[in-house]
Amino acid sequence: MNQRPATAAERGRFVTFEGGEGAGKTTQLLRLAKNLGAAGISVTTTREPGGTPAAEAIRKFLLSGAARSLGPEAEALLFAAARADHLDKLIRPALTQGSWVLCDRFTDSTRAYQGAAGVDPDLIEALERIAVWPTTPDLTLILDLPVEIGLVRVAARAAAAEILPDRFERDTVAEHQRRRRIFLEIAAAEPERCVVLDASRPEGEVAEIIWRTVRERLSVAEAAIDG
Ligand code: T5A
Repeated sequence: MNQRPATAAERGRFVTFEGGEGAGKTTQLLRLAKNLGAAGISVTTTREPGGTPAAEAIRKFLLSGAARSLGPEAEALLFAAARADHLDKLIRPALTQGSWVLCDRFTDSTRAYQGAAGVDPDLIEALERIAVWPTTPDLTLILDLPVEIGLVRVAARAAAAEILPDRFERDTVAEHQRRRRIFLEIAAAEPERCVVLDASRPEGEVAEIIWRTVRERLSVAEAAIDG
């Protein structure tokens, strides 16, 4: 309760996982959390949309498809509202306390998904300014794979768990391909923040590459890794 707030140098790192459906974001986020934990680093894992009670309620509304009839602009507003609450109540406090925050999807998903649906990039940028700024990720891992492979993974998982695909998974292959293209454009435009990984490789290999990338890009203390 009376923990001393971290200094700027002690602030945690903010890492986001992005990519299309079934790319393995959740799987890899959990593997990275385990590696960081073993290195003695405090880690907070979370997801978007979601992460707080209000944002989880918005998630339910969005993923059920109930908001679809409002149009992609309104969906973008809802994602931004959920994100603002998530940042205020969970992400910023965790970073200030020195915890690393690993987030399953963030602003790039709005750029890719709502952008592919035709939402004006100026509106998306304005929403980022209002809801997100100045808390931008230190590192974004973009898990890239052919759309068809991701959709097969999602379908296999849904069949095994007897669940139906959500509102965004049900979109056309062409829509998923537009999203993939936008993720790759973001990575090309922001190479200092984004790293693209081949997510069609075996899970363990992808995890290894991520762990190496994180150690190279963010200063994970050598002592922590050796320990
Ligand atoms: N959305 C979200 C927007 O439109 N705008 C926004 O701003 C935001 C934030 C969220 C939806 O909302 C949309 C995007 C999404 O459609 P969600 O349920 O959180 O919905 O869905 P996703 O984030 O897409 O998560 P998924 O669970 O579908 O995909 P993941 O997390 O990428 O994949 P994961 O790890 O669950 O793995 C899927 C399956 O593949 C296997 C796993 O075991 C699992 O069965 N797998 C592999 N198989 C083979 N090789 C590998 N390397 C594998 N890695 C994982």
